[in-house]
Amino acid sequence: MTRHILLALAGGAAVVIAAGPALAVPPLHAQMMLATAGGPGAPVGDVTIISSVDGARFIVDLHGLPPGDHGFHVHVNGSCAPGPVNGAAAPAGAAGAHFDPDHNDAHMGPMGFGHKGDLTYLTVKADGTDRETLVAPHIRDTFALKGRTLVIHAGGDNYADDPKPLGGGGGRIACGVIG
Ligand SMILES: [Cu+2]
Repeated sequence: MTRHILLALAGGAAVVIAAGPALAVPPLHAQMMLATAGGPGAPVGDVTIISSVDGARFIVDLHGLPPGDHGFHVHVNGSCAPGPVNGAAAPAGAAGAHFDPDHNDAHMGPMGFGHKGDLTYLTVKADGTDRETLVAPHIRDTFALKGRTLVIHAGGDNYADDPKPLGGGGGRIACGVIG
């Protein structure tokens, strides 16, 4: 909890103490695991989500991933189990679709007004690690993310549904439930 204590001294006699508002939303966390046909696999790091005046901040600390760009989104369901994607069983398919509480039904990236779960894509270094902080300006209510999932895709993300749907990232390679 963050607390601001303001002490005002008037003439050395009166003392006024004002406690500022505490941050209402505690940080959220997701332990990320490889997504496999048999369910969650090896751990690949974690993501911490905090509220800020600029929107939700995603503090990414990952390892053991393929180098390059990877689509990164909040998906709606709180499960990383295999499940159907476009009619076929797929790793982390149970995570469901992109988090879209406003029913915009469009993939537009972190700055667009499409899925609220559209985040900045990850760029994994040659050594398989990615440590960065991403801001999602449209996510003002981080509590709404609790019990959902973070999903990392095999490919990058062009923040559009063309030429391929959902940024073109394809299959799901890692997943973590947000709690
Ligand atoms: Cu996704």
